[in-house]
Amino acid sequence: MNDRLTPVPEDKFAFGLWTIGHPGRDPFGDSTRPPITTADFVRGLADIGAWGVSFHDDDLMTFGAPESERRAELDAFKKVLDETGVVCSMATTNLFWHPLFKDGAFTSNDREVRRYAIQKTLRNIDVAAELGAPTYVLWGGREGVESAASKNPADALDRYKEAMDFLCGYVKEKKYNIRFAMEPKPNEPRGDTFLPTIGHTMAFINTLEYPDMVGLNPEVAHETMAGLSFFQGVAQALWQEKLYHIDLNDQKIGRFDQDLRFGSEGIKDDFMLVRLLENSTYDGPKHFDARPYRNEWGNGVWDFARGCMRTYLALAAKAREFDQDPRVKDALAAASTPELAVSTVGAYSAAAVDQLMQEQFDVAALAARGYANETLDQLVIDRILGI
Ligand code: GCO
Ligand code: MN
Ligand code: MN
Repeated sequence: MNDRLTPVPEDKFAFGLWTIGHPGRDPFGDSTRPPITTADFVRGLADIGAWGVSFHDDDLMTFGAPESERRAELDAFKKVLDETGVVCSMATTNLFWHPLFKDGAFTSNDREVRRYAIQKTLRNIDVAAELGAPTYVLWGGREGVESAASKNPADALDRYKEAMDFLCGYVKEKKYNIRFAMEPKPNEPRGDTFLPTIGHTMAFINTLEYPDMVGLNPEVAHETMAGLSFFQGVAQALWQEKLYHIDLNDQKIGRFDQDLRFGSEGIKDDFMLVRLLENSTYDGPKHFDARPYRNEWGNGVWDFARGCMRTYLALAAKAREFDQDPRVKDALAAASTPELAVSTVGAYSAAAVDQLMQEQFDVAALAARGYANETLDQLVIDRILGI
């Protein structure tokens, strides 16, 4: 494997302001390291060859501070973006930290909270537009319940849709060049979250007034928590032209949201994912929503960030090698993989029915064949292991 493993901006790797600099606070313990200032964070990204940065409103501008102070914080951010050439690739709203969001934001039972949540989002959409961020992510961290009796789910989904339609209306009216990307998660911090998976969220998007303005920001950890294959979910999102953004990290199945370094756990699914993305038309950010281990310190947090990108590039190189390997081509043929791309019956017509009904099938022969998947899958493993 002689492809480069050092990232360049053209790779479009991006990190959230809340990721590399995460001070290690968790529900059981306080921060284990000092935070990184926004300016140092952006300079650090430029140094390691990352391309983009994303932010929550409250990461960038102090919550509740006077407008003049928030403006100064925003201007300082713009200055360091200019200096470094790092791009603001995505913006999002923090609708989960403040105690007022404890019952939800767009789906809180309290109408005042819902109105405040939309106002907070509109304010930050203006900031996103000013910074040229083309994607606005919505992760409904607090949109859910512990007590299922506390919310009529149909009312909650009505309010969710109402909020999304309103936000789309605003972006259209302002002629902002922004699309929304909704981020599903099954649970945590709520006991059960509304729009828990990629599938639920894509179905919900189809009910919206402007479905073309809204797509997905799926995350490795979130589908894996639900016991689902992230690869299959992303593949369907791509097929439905709904992959607007992606949160890359890693996760052990059946755990709390671990936000591990990309490629550190589910290496086989990660290989398939990278191969999928590299062979697709997706050209958005490869955005890492991950955190260094809580026991990391100092420059180690940048080793974490480099590791995310290094593994992505390594898997992309392995994917290219895999696709060029003549043994893989033979194994795919033995598995009849190309045949799945051939239409089965074509569009419905009476003539097609006639033709189908006259056909004789050798059922015994069809049952007796094999698909040689063992050889094919071993080639996947051999390639990942480099043997
Ligand atoms: C989580 C989520 C968040 C979101 C972020 C952007 O599980 O905490 O993944 O990190 O991605 O809030 O909306
Ligand atoms: Mn997450
Ligand atoms: Mn995320």
